[in-house]
Amino acid sequence: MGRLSLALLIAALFAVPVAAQNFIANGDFENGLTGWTLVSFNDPLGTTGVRLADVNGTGDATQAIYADFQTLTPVMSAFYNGTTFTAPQGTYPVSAAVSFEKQVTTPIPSVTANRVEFRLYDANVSPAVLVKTVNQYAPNQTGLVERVLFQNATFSIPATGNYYFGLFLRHSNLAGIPFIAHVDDFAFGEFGATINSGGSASLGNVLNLLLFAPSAASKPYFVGSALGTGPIVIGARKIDLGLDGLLVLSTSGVLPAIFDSYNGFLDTAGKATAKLNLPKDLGLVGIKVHSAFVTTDSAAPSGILTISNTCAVTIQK
Ligand SMILES: [Ca+2]
Ligand SMILES: [Ca+2]
Repeated sequence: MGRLSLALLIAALFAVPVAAQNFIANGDFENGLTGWTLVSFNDPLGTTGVRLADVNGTGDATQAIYADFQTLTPVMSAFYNGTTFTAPQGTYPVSAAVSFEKQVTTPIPSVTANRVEFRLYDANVSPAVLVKTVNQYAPNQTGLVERVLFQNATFSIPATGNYYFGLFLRHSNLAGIPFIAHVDDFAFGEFGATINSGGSASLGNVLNLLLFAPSAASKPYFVGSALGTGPIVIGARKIDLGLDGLLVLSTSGVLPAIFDSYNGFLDTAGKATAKLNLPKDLGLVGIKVHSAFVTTDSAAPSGILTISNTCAVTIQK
C-alpha cells in the first residue's frame, strides 16, 4: 500500500466517527464563493460576491458574502444557494453575522427595512421546497455601519434527509440610499449550539462571545479559547479547538478578569455571553483566537450535551 492510499485510509477511518458540527459548507466565506451559487441579482448598477469586511465589528476584516446595492428604486436583491447537506431530524440553532454598510454619510432618513432572509429548503424533492424563512432586519443603528449578530432562530429538520440554505440579501428602497449588505460566519449546528463573536478585539477592549444552545437551556456551559482549531475528539464527536496553552489557561479559571464568565449557566432561552477582556499587551496583536463552548449533562455521551461551532477573531492594536 502506497503512502498516499494509507493516508487516505487513515483519514477515512478518522472521518467516520467524527461528525461535523456545522452543516453549512464554507459558512465563513474564507474560500470565496465555493459552495455558494448565485441564483439571482437584479441591481444593474450593483455588484455581488465575496469581499473583506468587518461584519461582526471585532476590528478584523475577513471574507464575507455581500451585495452592493446602488439602484435605489425599486427593491433590489441578491439570492444565493448553499451546498446541500444531510441532516438528521431535529431542531438546530442558526447564527450569522450581518451588516449593512451605508454608502453615503447622510443620516438614515427613515426605517430602512433592509434585511437578510435565511431560507431552509428541503432537497429531497425536485424542485426543492421551502421549509422556513427567518428574517434579520437592519437594526437601524446610527453611523455608517449597522451590525447585528443573528442568533435567535432555530430551524427544524422535519425528517432525516437532504437540505440546503438560501441567503437572500434584500435592499429596501424606503431609505433611498445605497447599502452594502454582508453575511459572515454562518453556522447551523448539528449538536445544537452556536457561538458568535462581537464587540471589539482591540487591546483594552471586551470581545463578547455570544452563546446559543436552545436545547441546553439552564444547563452548565464551558467556553474555551485556543490558538488553533485542533480538533479535540470527544467520543464520536469533536470540538474544533487546539489543545494548547491558551486553551488550558482559558479553561482553568485562574484568570477570571481576562476570561470572564467562561463558565456558568445558560439562561432559560439557552443563551449566555462570555467576555474576553483583552489586556493592553502589544505582544497579543495579530494573534488569532478561536473560541467554542460545550454544555454538560451527566446523562449525555461523555457528559457533553452540545458542542458549538468555533468562531475566530484576530486581536487588533
Ligand atoms: Ca469570514
Ligand atoms: Ca471581524
